Amino acid sequence: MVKAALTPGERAVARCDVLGEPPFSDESGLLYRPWLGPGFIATVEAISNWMRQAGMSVRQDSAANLIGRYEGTTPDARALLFGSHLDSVRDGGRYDGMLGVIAALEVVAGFHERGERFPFAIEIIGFGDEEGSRFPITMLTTRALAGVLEEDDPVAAFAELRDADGITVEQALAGVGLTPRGMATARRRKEDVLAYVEAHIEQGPVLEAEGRALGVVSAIAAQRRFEVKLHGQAGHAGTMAMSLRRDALTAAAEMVLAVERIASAGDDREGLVATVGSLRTWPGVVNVVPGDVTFTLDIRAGTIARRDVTVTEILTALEDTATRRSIEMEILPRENLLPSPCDPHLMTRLETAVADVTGQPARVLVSGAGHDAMIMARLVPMAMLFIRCERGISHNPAEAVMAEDVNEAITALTRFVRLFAED
Ligand code: HGY
Ligand code: MN
Ligand code: MN
Ligand code: MN
Repeated sequence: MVKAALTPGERAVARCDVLGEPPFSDESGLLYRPWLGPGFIATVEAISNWMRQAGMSVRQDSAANLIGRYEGTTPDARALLFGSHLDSVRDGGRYDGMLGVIAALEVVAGFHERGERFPFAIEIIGFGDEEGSRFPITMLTTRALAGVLEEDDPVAAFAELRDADGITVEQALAGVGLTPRGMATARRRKEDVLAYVEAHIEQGPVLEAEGRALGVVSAIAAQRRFEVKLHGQAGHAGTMAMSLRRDALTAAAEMVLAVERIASAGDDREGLVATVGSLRTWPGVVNVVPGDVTFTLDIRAGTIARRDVTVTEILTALEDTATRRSIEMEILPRENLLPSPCDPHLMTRLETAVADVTGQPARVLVSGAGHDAMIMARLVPMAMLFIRCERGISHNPAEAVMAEDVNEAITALTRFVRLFAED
């Protein structure tokens, strides 16, 4: 039987799947879409076309964020913002970030088809660099749009950061005709925006465990990130006696296990997690004792107090190991996000919309994952809608959603906009 037209949910999933393949990924065989890479540029182009088909005007700001605008009943009306991030982690899933942009696009396409307009504009933002998977910094383009870039990361602090190929932020921006200093002009004026609502996969097991398609976020956990650089002494693997070595990699190995031990001692209910996600050794060849290692540290907890006590404990353990092994160590702070509460008024509207669509009271939950919404909360009231993802798997190609859940999310967001218009 020839399938009738796709539901909005099916079309959204199909579009995310298309964007998971080359040329929308920088590497074939796996999804990797870092900010300003060729995959990112091709993705912006594809979504721009879909936005125009949905009756939106399209632009990219000076941080390369993609912005689609669906006009309200009056020109220059203030905007209700939707969005999420277009970039991905390496070997990531197709729905993290992207689904929030594409589902919002389906909401606007529905309004466009019905000729429905509101006393506000609707904008969809595709943020460029939420993951921080290319440069050792995260939410750079979100901060630019939220107008907190200078406050958080003066240009001098990020322009010279390098990716794994040694390309600086400045050089990557120059490749698309932009500059680090120019990113600040992406800032939006508070008087031009009304609220920000982000739909995102839960990236956790709660909704699936409770048999729910959707959830409403109450707060986003606070993360701190560091880059740790170790310098020992490179040497000949065949002639350097074990007792004389200052091996940066064995020191790092001891440190990585200390991170796991300390975070595991916490109480799961505190949402305490710590991760060494990336570790690079130099020169990284079989017959040289590693002289240098750089690794990343990501520490989060449900409360700032628990998180920061753990940060102190972990950094002290790293210092002890470095001293005992005569390794030089540099610890570079790379992120210190504050917990972001969601706006109660927007949450109430979102909970009502979810209850109307699902027929049961909305499940409210905390997000352990970080999101663009935590930065947007510094510009405008924000809220988040979670969508069930299979087995809570994310940052993994096995990430999966069900089209009917996405359809319910699109229906709930549509309902939310109409409720928001009644305010
Ligand atoms: O790391 C995070 O929580 C987000 O996926 N960037
Ligand atoms: Mn992510
Ligand atoms: Mn995400
Ligand atoms: Mn995120």
